[in-house]
Amino acid sequence: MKTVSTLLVICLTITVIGNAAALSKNSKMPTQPIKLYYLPPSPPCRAVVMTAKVLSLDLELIPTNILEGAHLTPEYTKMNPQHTIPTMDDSGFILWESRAIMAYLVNAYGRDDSLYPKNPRQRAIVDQRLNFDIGTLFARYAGLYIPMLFRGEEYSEENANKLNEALGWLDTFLDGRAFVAGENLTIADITIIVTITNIDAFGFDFSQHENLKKWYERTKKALEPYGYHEIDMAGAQMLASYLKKG
Ligand SMILES: N[C@@H](CCC(=O)N[C@@H](CS)C(=O)NCC(=O)O)C(=O)O
Repeated sequence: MKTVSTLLVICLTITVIGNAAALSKNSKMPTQPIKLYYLPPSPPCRAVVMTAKVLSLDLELIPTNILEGAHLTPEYTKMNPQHTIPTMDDSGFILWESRAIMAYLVNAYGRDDSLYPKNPRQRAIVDQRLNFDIGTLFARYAGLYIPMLFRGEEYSEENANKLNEALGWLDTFLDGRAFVAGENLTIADITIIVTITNIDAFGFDFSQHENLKKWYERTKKALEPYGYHEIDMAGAQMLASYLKKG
């Protein structure tokens, strides 16, 4: 419980991130900061916050303490009946599901389409990777770790093997590619690195996946100027400390 309270204290700070100088150079910027209901250790929240950083977008981060039920209030469920974080409010336009939010931010405010290409075939590969993450990779990560994190259950060898199988598929996707969907960083890399950063922080051994190991180092470096350490790694470490003590 002590770990949970520490986690909450860390989370309960309203923060505004962004780069005002960079904003003024982009005519597509929103007229007022986009609100994001979030919690720092939440994996999908971390992906959205890093995407906003890459886009030099100001976010008004609104801590939403799901451990205390802040997402179950009538106000919150009116906004998002599914009561998940992250939820975005861009001047009254409400959206949830992190991957949809990331795609929207690039479509609406990207200086170019490199993070989410407009070319149908290139975009289809990014979409395939995003769907692979939500439906397979993150799902298998969750299958192994959610019972341990939130229900105090034991490590399951069977679920670990399933996760490792998904990591093997990802390793194959990376054959001859610098990033998961091609030669450039896209929102698929940002979504997927959050999953990989978690398993790394939790001590899951993925060293036999050579392409994945190289991609992880390359993508960490690419995202370092956009808060990889303070947003993604710090969030994963918070979850890892909860896993060890919980
Ligand atoms: N697929 C969703 C997952 C969102 C999600 O389940 N978020 C968790 C926190 S990491 C949450 O809001 N849990 C509270 C609830 O579902 O009531 C996304 O990527 O945004």
